[in-house]
Amino acid sequence: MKLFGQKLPDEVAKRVPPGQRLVKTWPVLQYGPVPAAEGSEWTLEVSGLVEDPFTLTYDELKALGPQDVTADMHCVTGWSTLDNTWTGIPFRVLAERAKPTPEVKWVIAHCEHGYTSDLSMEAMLDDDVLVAWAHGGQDLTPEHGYPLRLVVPKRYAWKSAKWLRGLEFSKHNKRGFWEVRGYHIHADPWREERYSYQEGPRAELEP
Ligand SMILES: Nc1nc2c(c(=O)[nH]1)N[C@H]1C(S)=C(S)[C@@H](COP(=O)(O)O)O[C@H]1N2
Ligand SMILES: [Mo]
Repeated sequence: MKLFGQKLPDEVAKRVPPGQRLVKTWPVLQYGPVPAAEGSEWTLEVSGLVEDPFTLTYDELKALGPQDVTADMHCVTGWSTLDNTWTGIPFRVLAERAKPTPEVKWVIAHCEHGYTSDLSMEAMLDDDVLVAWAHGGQDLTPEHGYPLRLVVPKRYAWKSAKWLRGLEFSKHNKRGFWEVRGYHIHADPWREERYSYQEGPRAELEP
């Protein structure tokens, strides 16, 4: 595989999923406008089928104990970036606090302006899933999701929802913004799960 006309070393090439290419800069991608938001007024609501629903301010969330994750990013339009360092709270910490009931199988990310994305609990419980506020040691810029975004490195990046307002635990799947427009509910780049027609007939019932 080539990067900017040069052959990639094998150890780099093998980190790029099928049908993807590395890009030099970090593209900005979203549907709709970038919200003008202030961290001081931002809250994250954790809701749905949980024993202990809660809402945190930006400062309360950050005080839960930040962790860094270094991860690759793969957009379904074809670009990938490697070794992004994110700072945030692991999703697992939020789930442990909320205590989802045993029938929960899905998590719905809710964002400013109504954007949503659905993720299986299994995908969310990976230890590299973060609710993040920084990238490369700097606060996110507005176009990359300030104040808060979800980061799910092992799924195509439309599931790394920017301007995250809430996480809803659910028994049933609720297809998100791109998932109702023909994109895959699981979206594993290594399996090239791009489109909903690739889903099995029972995919939504058996994540
Ligand atoms: N709220 C929201 N989050 C979103 C999107 C969006 O349209 N709205 N687009 C997604 C897509 S398609 C991608 S590739 C990534 C891109 O993140 P970046 O702009 O920080 O590179 O954000 C994802 N998160
Ligand atoms: Mo994307």
